[in-house]
Amino acid sequence: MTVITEDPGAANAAFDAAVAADERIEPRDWMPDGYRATLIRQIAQHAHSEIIGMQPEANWITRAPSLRRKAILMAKVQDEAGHGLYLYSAAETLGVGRDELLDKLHAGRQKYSSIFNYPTLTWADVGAIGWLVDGAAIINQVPICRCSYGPYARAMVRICKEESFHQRQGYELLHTLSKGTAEQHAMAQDAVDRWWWPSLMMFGPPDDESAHSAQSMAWKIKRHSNDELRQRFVDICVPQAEILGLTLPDPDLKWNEERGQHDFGAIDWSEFKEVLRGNGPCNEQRISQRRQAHEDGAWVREAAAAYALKHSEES
Ligand code: FAQ
Repeated sequence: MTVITEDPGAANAAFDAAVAADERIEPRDWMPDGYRATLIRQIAQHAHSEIIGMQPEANWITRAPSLRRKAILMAKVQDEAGHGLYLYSAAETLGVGRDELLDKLHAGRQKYSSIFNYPTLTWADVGAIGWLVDGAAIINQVPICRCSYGPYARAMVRICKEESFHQRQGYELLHTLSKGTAEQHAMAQDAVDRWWWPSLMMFGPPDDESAHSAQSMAWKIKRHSNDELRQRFVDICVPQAEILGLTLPDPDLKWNEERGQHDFGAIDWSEFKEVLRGNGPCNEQRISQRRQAHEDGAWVREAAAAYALKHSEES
């Protein structure tokens, strides 16, 4: 859909028709300002989550228990950087530069996922992140492969494939620990106890408090509501936890025959709000390490720019 018209009403109508027909909106297409701003907000938050999300797991690279586990973890953390790259590139197609987005992240003016403000206290946390955090990310992101904005949808296809591998490695890691010694089992259970509720919060506030859901669903940026996806995640995790031989830390979790879904306990939304306000266990550490990494990498950006300039002068 490329609309070149002086008539804003006609452009809007063409945009609405394209969205209704499940056509993709591409960078050069006309789009409402609000649609562009919403995409920039969500894609930036998503990109920031990918790169901040490298920190909790990177914390264990030097202490991985075997060469195999270390190689897998390094590859996973590197994949997350790649995901950030695809997403910043998708945001660039909307007319916003990567530097600008990073500046906003570093200044605390743009968010990243609440989940990455929790600490990784033991090796089992690497497994819990893979199983639960990547698992939740997949449930949330598979529908974004059908997002109305082309570059975001296409980036998500590759990201979801890689996230599936991440989820499997976390599950296999936890399974190994759970079926290992009593101490290893206890370590796996403790990690699941700590990561379960924050993983449920990843899907965002409940539907009746979600400021953006209705508009984002009308624009087909989001295909399902926060609560729908959260429920889907719970229903998938329950049988997986049984196979792992681990329990989910929720006494109210039980199958509801009538609904054909699991009921689950109340989420502590005050904790979520505190984390978003910057008062989670690791908010300060995550942002200060990110700023430091950015400063430390200045020479790489300068060298790359100098190389590109030299190359363009030669050709
Ligand atoms: N954390 O009206 P809604 C990963 C904010 S996966 C922080 O419901 P929306 C993979 C929201 O921005 C994690 N903030 O908003 C990985 C809004 O604030 P604003 C990243 C949250 O956008 C694994 C306000 O609350 N995934 O990184 C959160 O319609 C392992 C109102 O909320 C994505 O970003 C939260 N959990 O729905 C990497 C997926 N939830 O902007 C490394 C794409 C909500 O008005 C290692 N994003 N907020 O100031 C989405 O699907 C959506 O943006 C939602 C929120 C579902 C997150």
